[in-house]
Amino acid sequence: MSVAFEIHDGIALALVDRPPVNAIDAAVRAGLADAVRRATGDSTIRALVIACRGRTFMSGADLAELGGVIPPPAYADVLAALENCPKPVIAALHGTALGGGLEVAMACHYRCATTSARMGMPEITLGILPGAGGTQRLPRLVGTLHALDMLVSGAPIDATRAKGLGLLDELTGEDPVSGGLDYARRLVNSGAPPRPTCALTSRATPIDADAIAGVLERNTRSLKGRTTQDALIRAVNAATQPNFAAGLRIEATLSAESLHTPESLALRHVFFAERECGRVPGLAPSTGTKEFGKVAVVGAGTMGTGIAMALADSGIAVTLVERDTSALDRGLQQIRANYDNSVQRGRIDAATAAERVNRIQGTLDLESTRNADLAIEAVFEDLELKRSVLARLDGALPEHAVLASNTSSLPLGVLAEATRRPESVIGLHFFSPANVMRLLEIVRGARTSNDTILAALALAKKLRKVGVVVGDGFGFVGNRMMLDGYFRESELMLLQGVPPARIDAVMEAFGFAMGPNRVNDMAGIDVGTRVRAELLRRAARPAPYHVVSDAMTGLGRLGQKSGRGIYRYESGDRTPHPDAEIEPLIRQLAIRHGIVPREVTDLEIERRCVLSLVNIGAAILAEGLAYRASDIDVIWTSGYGFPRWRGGPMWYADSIGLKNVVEQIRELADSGGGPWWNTSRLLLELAASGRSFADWDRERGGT
Ligand code: T1G
Ligand code: NAD
Repeated sequence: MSVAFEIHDGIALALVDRPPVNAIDAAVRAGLADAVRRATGDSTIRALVIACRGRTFMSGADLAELGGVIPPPAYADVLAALENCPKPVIAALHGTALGGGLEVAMACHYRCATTSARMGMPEITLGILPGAGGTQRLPRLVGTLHALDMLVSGAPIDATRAKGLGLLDELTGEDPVSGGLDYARRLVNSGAPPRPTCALTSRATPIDADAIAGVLERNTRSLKGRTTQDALIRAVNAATQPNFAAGLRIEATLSAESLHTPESLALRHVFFAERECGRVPGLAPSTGTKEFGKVAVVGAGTMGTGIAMALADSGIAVTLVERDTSALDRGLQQIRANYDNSVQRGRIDAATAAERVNRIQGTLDLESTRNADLAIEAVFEDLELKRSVLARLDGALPEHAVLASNTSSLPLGVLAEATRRPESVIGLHFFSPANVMRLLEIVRGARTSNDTILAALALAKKLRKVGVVVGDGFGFVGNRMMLDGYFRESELMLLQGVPPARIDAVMEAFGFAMGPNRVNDMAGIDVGTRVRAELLRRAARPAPYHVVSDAMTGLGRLGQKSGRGIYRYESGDRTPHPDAEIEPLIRQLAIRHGIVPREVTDLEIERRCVLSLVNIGAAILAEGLAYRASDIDVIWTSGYGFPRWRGGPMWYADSIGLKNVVEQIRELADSGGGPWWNTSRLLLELAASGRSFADWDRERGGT
């Protein structure tokens, strides 16, 4: 039973219990409606409390229900019953009260919450509009401007702020049920009447265009390429009119429409894909896997420092190992500076920063890591150096410990052979900056055990990253698609005379936060050169293969960090400026590689960059280097800036139809695209059989 009904001294309690996050489905709605009926019908009952078991109050509508016709009872009827109940109805929140869950709470007459509770309306992150009165009741409780801010950002707020805004009436101790019952009792004893939110119109006043523009401005980054906000503004404007029922109707229409937009379908795909990628086909979900309480990180450079911070941020004790004092001091100083920066930006407070810094202990003595449960090496990208570091860690660490490499290109199998425990060796490929980027490519070697893979997935969850398991191939998944596809085509177009700024503009218009040339400059052009040098030892690639970047590395044009790359940068400023020197350099290289300048349209730029990802992604699936097409979508949306509202390269291909994709690839091949445009076998097969990548995933037990 999803909703239990109890009576405590004249106070009724409707206790929702639908693990893991009390997502609202028909049974929950029916249980709430039944609770109102019983509380109303029983004269001994003075008030009704709505609370939840488990780790959180209702975290929203069950997204699985949103795909089809939402079964009865309707949200509107259940929430109207709560709002029109003749006895005070109190919502007692804890955990994350989100979307439809917060809408249920706003339809109640009073709201209390544990101090650790967080609440918000994240629907926009799924490309949908609230559909249970949230756009009409929230402005009535917190005022139109704050409501619009919460709805457009989709970001949760903490309980203290919610009380300050008027969304909450009371903060309670950490037990929501007793806190709720106690608060209800005090309301009853004070004679508090029912207080329907729909009648609280004083704060839902119209806001002017400048205020709306201000909200959009504050959310520019997350709204790039999005449209949901337009409908949201219309719904919130309807809330400033006194006719509540009319506002609800407008919201219902806009919300229903939003469910079917390509943007929303793509965003919901990514939501579930990020949960699905944590499962390994054929392996039971990770229960009782190895816990990593103490972790050693070897190498305190760009990656080692970020990895150490990610671990410390999630409460893990870190031993940071370097080869000499100056490198260690530099690394620890970098970490302190990063935390100071977060304090100045108000992301964390000084006490938390100090706590995290203290969790990271530096040492030059690798053997002192002997009590670690996991060691992650992030030393230079050099095969023999990494093998020697892993061999020493193998000798120092306890038998149960896992050894991991942050390599971005070296064969994990070869690294594992340097140890006596290849089954406990895994690749943990973080992305720079490692304490910020959400993606973690988990590289399984041929001998890596399932236990080790499951432990790595559990670690990813603990670090609040999306862990995606990939095979031990050339550039794993993300880098292979970037180097063999997207960035290689971008470079080839430079050689064909297309200005870098035009390529970047087209890809930024497509939805990437940054175009390929700006990303290259930001990441460091030499990093790519070093990675390719190692990769090309594994497998050759037909020329020209990133000759522009490698030439720039040779000239010391390393990107932002050297003030010159594809673009020129003023010191201390990340704004890219065209650099007159780059065109002649590229011209020379084009002549050397026999590349003739030609007209390239914006559409061709977009197709070459995006379809190269799709074609190689399909090859990767056929080779078994990724379990699901949706995993590739997670890799590209959480690690390489592919727009989430386009769902990732594989979902995007499905959205335009694989037959069309094959046709467009054929056109590119015919226009001199070369061997890279041989359509991968799986893509041809799926297109010919009228199937999609999503079908391919489903055929393999995916959702
Ligand atoms: N519906 C269905 N399943 C859900 C779900 C939901 N709303 N939220 C989570 N799950 C599943 C998830 O797939 C996973 O399943 C498990 O719960 C644990 O989630 C009417 C229309 C709540 C902060 O957008 O943000 O209300 O993989 O791994 O990291 O206007 O889940 O174990 O099988 O993410 O602790 C609005 C979405 C819906 C919140 C917990 N609500 N959820 O994070 O666990 S739209 C949301 C989250 C709406 C109304 C509209 C997070 C979380 P599995 P998890 P977590
Ligand atoms: P880096 O040059 O910034 O840091 C490497 C650090 O390793 C240096 O501080 C060096 O002193 C230290 N080191 C070298 N030998 C050592 C030893 N024997 N013992 C202890 N410390 C030692 O390099 P980075 O960019 O942090 O890259 C590290 C690894 O991460 C490489 O394998 C790289 O391919 C991979 N990687 C880099 C990125 C990136 O964007 N930079 C992204 C993903 C993965």
